[in-house]
Amino acid sequence: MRTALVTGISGQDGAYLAQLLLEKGYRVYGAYRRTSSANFWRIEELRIRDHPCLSLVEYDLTDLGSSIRLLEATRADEIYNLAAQSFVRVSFDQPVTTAQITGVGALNLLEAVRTVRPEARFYQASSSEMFGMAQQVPQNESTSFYPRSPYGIAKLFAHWMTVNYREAYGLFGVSGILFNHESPLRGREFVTRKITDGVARIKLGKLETLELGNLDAQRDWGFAREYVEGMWRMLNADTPDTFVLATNRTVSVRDFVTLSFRAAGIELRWRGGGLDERGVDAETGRELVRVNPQYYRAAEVDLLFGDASKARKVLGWQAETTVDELAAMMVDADIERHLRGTIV
Ligand code: NDP
Ligand code: GDR
Repeated sequence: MRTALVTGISGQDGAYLAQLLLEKGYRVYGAYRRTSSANFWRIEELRIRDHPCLSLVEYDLTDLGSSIRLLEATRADEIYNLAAQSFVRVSFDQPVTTAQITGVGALNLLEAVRTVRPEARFYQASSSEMFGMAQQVPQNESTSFYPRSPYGIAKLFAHWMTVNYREAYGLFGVSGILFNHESPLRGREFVTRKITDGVARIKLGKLETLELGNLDAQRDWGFAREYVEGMWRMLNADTPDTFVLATNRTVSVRDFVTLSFRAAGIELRWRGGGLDERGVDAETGRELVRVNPQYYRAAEVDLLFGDASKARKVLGWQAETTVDELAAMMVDADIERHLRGTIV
């Protein structure tokens, strides 16, 4: 039986990846950090928390000894490092913590692999945020990096460390540069889920107006469950390498808002511009969306648009779910949660 270790099991990707690996017959160790109240709603929603082949193990990415003991205890064949301080906006307020978790945390795990389990395969969750202000559109594995946030810079450190451990020590180190991927399990601080949760609440009369930041930002949004399949394929390829996963399509935050309201049967019209831009109900004229500069970032990434042709060619992977389908899936899930009263 193959054994996999997934750090960040309590996060969106950790939950989907654990589910996929269990379906493939792996024994899975899901690593989580101690918090004052356990946070396992995602693996509960996927109904895998009590799976006989899933063991939850405690550790903290910022502690080297903890990472070493984690590998000694699990002796995993495949290690997926998904844990991170992953919220870009918070990385401006907490740059040092972000560097310690998202950057040095990955290095701790690489050191542990090199010391305890050099034959294991290692996946690093790299990010399109590393491209930042990249001049090349669309972005692929040879695009130059120009990160625009402490998060992007920390991820770039972890990415290059993974490449370096591959080249210097022969580790099977893979870096997956993933563009934004969303799902009903997305955290509510991220814009897509904030929007779909807001649409659900407006639809059910629990919210008047949704406040957002930069509506012009463009992202290449895919469906998270498809992306964890890509992670697995990367780690099971013949040689370790770097791959981009993306949908090869980009839309603005404004467009995602329009699609989400449409999925709930509300047609939006956009009025005004800049800080005065508003989204109004085309039928009633009621203001449903407004801009609040509180959600702007100190430095923004304007346009992310990925080219995943290498992954298609080498791994046979490609994104299937369109952004319209994604928005509809998330809105439906949020409306259902609000109706059931199980808000997560
Ligand atoms: P989430 O924010 O949902 O999950 C992050 C996970 O990291 C959580 O389980 C969190 O635990 C854990 N974590 C945070 N700090 C520590 C720590 N010090 N020690 C141990 N665990 C810790 O992220 P996603 O699932 O969306 O993303 C997975 C990975 O992929 C992340 O590394 C992210 O940066 C990266 N990524 C994500 C993309 C996306 O669009 N989703 C795109 C590209 C990269 P807790 O629940 O306790 O907070
Ligand atoms: P991102 O995702 O920064 O791309 O990082 P996020 O959903 O936070 O922002 C996307 C874009 O939307 C704009 N925006 C808002 N964002 C949030 N969170 N809240 C708002 O109210 C709002 N209004 C507009 C942002 O300015 C931004 O341009 C995600 C994370 O999952 C990272 O971990 C991952 O590495 C990258 O995707 C790829």
